Amino acid sequence: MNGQALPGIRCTLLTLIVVMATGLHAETARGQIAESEDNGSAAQADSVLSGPYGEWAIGNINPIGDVDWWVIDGASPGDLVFGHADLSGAVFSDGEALLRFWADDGTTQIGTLRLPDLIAGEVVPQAGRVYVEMRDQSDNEEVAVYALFHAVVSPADAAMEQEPNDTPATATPVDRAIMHGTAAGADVDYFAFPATQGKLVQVIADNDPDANGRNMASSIELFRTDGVTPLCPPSGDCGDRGFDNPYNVMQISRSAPANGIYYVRITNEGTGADNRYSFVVLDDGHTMSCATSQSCVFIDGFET
Ligand SMILES: [Ca+2]
Ligand SMILES: [Ca+2]
Ligand SMILES: [Ca+2]
Ligand SMILES: [Ca+2]
Repeated sequence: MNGQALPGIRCTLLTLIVVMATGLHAETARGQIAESEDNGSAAQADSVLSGPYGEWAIGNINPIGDVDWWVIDGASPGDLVFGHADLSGAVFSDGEALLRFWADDGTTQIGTLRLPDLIAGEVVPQAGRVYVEMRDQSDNEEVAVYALFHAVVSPADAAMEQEPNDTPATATPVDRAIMHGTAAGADVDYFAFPATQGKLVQVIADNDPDANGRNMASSIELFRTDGVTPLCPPSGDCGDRGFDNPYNVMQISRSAPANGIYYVRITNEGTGADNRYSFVVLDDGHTMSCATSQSCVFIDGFET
């Protein structure tokens, strides 16, 4: 569906590398933002941007019983919600944090509660605001610091993989907010995206984008700019291996060690009943959205 745009996009990838090399760049988004207490209700929610100028948020569930609300403006019915609360910096003992998304009325939950810290591909039912609520599941302990990643994006801001994409050299550029693909059997799908040094990269995937109740057990791996060296955290967990996951989501959180073009590799673990997936890539909180009829400008802190 985006075949005509691809040559321009590949051109822009090269342009981007040149821009990076020459150091000509300008910040286009605030990136990380922090909560401001008191934000304990929808009416007090902290504003956070989503989409191509999107941000990611830092909050703290402290003291016990603290509830944090965030608000994303300008959603349309049918938009899709992806979200992840990264608790890798959190301290909690007997439970988990609870991440929920709410529609404009503040009382209609978006999607059913599937995982406490993940959501992917759920549909916005009302025009206007989308609220994000973050709390401890039982309000009986502190969660401490969490990082909230999110994307509320139009389903039209999407593109299909371009086979063959079985190697880094033939990777499909991530040129829309949402990328769709199919991985049957041993099919390997590479996608290329630009990331900024020191900025967090998130990949949030929907294992059932066609909403037929059958999941693909996707595995997601990230590779550095050479296409072969895994981008791994200190723990050595170099990828998220999928199961027949009823929660339909997979996530990865990594920080880019240098400016450049990175790679996502999606494969099928084979334990699910479907082979379709979709995902969003967030670099420093923003999506890789591009205008359909123009050459692609990656809004990742750099302007081409
Ligand atoms: Ca708080
Ligand atoms: Ca494929
Ligand atoms: Ca492939
Ligand atoms: Ca499916």
